[in-house]
Amino acid sequence: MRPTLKSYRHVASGKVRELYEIDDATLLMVSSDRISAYDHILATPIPDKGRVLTAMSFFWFDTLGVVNHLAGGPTDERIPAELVGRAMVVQRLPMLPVECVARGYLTGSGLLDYQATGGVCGIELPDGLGEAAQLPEPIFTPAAKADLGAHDENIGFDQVVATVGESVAHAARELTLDIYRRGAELAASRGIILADTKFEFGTAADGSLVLADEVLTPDSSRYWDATAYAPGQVQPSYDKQIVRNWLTGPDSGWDRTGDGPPPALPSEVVERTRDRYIEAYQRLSGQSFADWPKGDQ
Ligand code: Q0T
Repeated sequence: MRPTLKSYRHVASGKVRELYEIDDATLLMVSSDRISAYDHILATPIPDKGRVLTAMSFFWFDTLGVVNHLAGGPTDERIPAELVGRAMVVQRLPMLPVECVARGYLTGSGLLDYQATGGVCGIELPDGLGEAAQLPEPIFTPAAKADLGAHDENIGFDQVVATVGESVAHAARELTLDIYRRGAELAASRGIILADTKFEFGTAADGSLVLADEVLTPDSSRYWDATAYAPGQVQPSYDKQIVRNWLTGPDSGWDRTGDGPPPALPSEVVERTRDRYIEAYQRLSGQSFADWPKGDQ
């Protein structure tokens, strides 16, 4: 018999995910169908988004073959029946208090940092780079975790060293760049640019790093369609562009600069966005999403 979710204590909430305690050693990470855009959680969920992102994390954990926090498969008996497909049983670990970001392209807070300083997180870059420019090589651009709702703050490698020590800091940088390069190479072979991504690491009893959290999902990464890549302009997000275009277009009636919440999404926007998430998973993994577990059947 599978347990009910009520039998687990809730331990943390993210913007679109929840964390529960199974026992002293294991946690249940549950991915919801909620979607964020322009720093708002939208009122309209995207059906199956949580399952798609969970499928994608499992795919990448498997493909990367890096030591990770998974403590069971997608149908592990500790997963409540209704959450099968959208939950992961993970090893509870002490977490590095640093977001490990790798960037192969310049956008977002990386571009802002570059425009202000000529580099990102203290790494100097060539002059003349613009929005969405490919970097000469991928760089490690760590960030300090901010409270829920706030943005993470870019920090220098020296601050990572000050927080976790020289040896862990170097290991986190090398592992972050290695996983990014391998993820970006596989994505490129499937026509998708992995512009940047964020990893979180836990530490094993011996102090070695364990890949945790979600991995190379569109919520932790920027994925762009390689066919449409046009440096100099903000690139459309592989997954969220349909939502963003509608929210900022004439039909939503929403003022992004005002203080009101975004309106509910029309069903056509919901359906096309669901299709994009599924398409991203299937393109990257080569697997059919129809084969991914759903509920307990
Ligand atoms: C964590 C111990 O997932 C998070 O928040 C959204 C609900 C962030 N977070 C992760 C942990 C993990 C993981 N992953 C782990 N393996 N062990 N804690 C805590 N917060």
